[in-house]
Amino acid sequence: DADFMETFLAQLRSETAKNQLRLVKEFAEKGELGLEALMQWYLERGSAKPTPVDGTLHQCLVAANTPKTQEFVQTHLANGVVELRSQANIDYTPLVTLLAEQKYEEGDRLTLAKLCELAGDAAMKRGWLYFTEVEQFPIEDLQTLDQLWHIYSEGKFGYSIQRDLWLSSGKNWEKLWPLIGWKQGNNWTRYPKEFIWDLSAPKGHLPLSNQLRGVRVISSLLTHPAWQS
Ligand code: UYC
Repeated sequence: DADFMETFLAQLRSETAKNQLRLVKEFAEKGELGLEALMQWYLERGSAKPTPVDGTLHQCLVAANTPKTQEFVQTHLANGVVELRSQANIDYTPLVTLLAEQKYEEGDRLTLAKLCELAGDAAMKRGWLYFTEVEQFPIEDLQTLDQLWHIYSEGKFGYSIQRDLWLSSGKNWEKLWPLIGWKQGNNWTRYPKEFIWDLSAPKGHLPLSNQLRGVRVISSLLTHPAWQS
């Protein structure tokens, strides 16, 4: 057992991030010893800046759902792996819980609710955003939301990913939509049934921004100063 652990830990420590991701998922399937090793590795990684590997590890421990992983998650991962900074004093732990369970559809809905909470009472009642409200969003809160989506999606989802794709499409919305799976030909992807609520989705697919009232909201999101630093 000790040998198994050491071999595994040595393997993990030396691998590239991409291979670490694969190994974490592999070892989560290897029963109690694999899970034990994952928990030990998480602790020895300490307070290094979180990466998608940490998010995947958290997801695997939640999915394993054994008494030991449950206790570990409660003790060491109660707030997840991302520092939940908020200038608006908003609690993002319910979003962590959903993303750690890979409940991306619920997480997407909660993300819109959190954006409305950021915008204030009027937006919460309305249920959607004015672009002028988005412009006023605090940097930390957007960065936290983006980090959460990024780290709990193997690096696939989040606003900064959408921004990168938008910039590389020459800021052309009509080029962006099919790239992120929001439009095929002349047809908008229909909410919610036609969207892909797991990691088989294209890069940048989530979180969603409804385009019913035009591109100004997503435009404000993707040009926000949060992504400049
Ligand atoms: N919906 O089509 N969407 C809704 C998207 C459009 C529409 C919610 C995204 C096109 C209506 C989310 C796309 C369109 C509602 C999204 C998309 C349209 C609705 C729930 C691809 C018609 C009912 C949150 C760009 C041609 C609610 C919310 C309403 C809801 C997301 C229709 C997250 C990414 C142009 C009628 N759509 N949406 O905002 O407001 O309500 O009436 O984008």
